[in-house]
Amino acid sequence: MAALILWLPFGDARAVIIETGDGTGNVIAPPDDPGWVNLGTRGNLTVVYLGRRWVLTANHVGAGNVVLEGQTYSPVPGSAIQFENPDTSPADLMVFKIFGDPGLRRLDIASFPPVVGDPISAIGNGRNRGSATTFMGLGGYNWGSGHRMRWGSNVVSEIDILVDTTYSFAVTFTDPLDPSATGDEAAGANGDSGGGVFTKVGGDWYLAGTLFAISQYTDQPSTTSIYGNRLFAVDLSFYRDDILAVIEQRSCSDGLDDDGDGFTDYPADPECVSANDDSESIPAVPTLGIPGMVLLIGSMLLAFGARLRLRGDAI
Ligand SMILES: [Ca+2]
Ligand SMILES: [Ca+2]
Ligand SMILES: [Ca+2]
Repeated sequence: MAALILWLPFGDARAVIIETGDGTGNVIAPPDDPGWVNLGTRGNLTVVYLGRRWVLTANHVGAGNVVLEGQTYSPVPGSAIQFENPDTSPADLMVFKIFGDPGLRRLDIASFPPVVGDPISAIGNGRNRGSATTFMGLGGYNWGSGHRMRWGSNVVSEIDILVDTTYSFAVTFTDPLDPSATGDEAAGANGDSGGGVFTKVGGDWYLAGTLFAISQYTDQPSTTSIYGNRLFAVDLSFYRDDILAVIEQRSCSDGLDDDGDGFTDYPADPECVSANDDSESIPAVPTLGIPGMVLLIGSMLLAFGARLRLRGDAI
């Protein structure tokens, strides 16, 4: 087998290519749904709606208009934050806030990295599958035209990988004749960048990864998926605390003009009743008891500290 070659950063992204059938299936939520409606598109690429009006994607996808359930949401100016490693090197991972609440549920981010052999479900808006092909005696597929949100399955084949400077795990596109292949074996293709990888723990689905890169063999035609190719996802457990510190911020103290009225946070935005208010446009009615308020203020201060640190690398 040829040496592993290219780290293709998703300059233009990849889609989930599935081995199953004619490759056109899996475009509605799977029966055991990890969070299908939370996946959205950004151009031809992919984003995941985390909740609290924040979306997560690969940093190279960038902030911009996103489409969730057919509805377009524009980004809050200045909200894009790229995450970084403890040594301040950048990860290919970012969040940004959107105007309007799509009303989707909040996703749980995995607290622990996956282990080799864990089953995963991957969802991305990558290129469709084209005709069958071979490379160096190995089977696979050409990429077809067009992009479509599609889900596939696989198992974790590698963990604790640093791809460029992003902490990642990988799945491998496996020949269906190999007993380790899954029923809807997935590979990545352009457009899948920013897509989600979900793992099931104790009966519940968790968002464990963000799709961002693939590997191919040396001299392999770039618009093909060949058995043995890998699909890389950002290990979100590594960045989870930083992600939560950003998205847990209260709207009236997050440094953003969340409702686009030209005023930012309390007390500048007249509709903010306090720094703890979570809406810049609707006066909030406090419903928390004193212990709850103390807790909230405590976590708000924590989040603010974290934000200052993270904003240094914002794009
Ligand atoms: Ca704000
Ligand atoms: Ca405002
Ligand atoms: Ca306002």
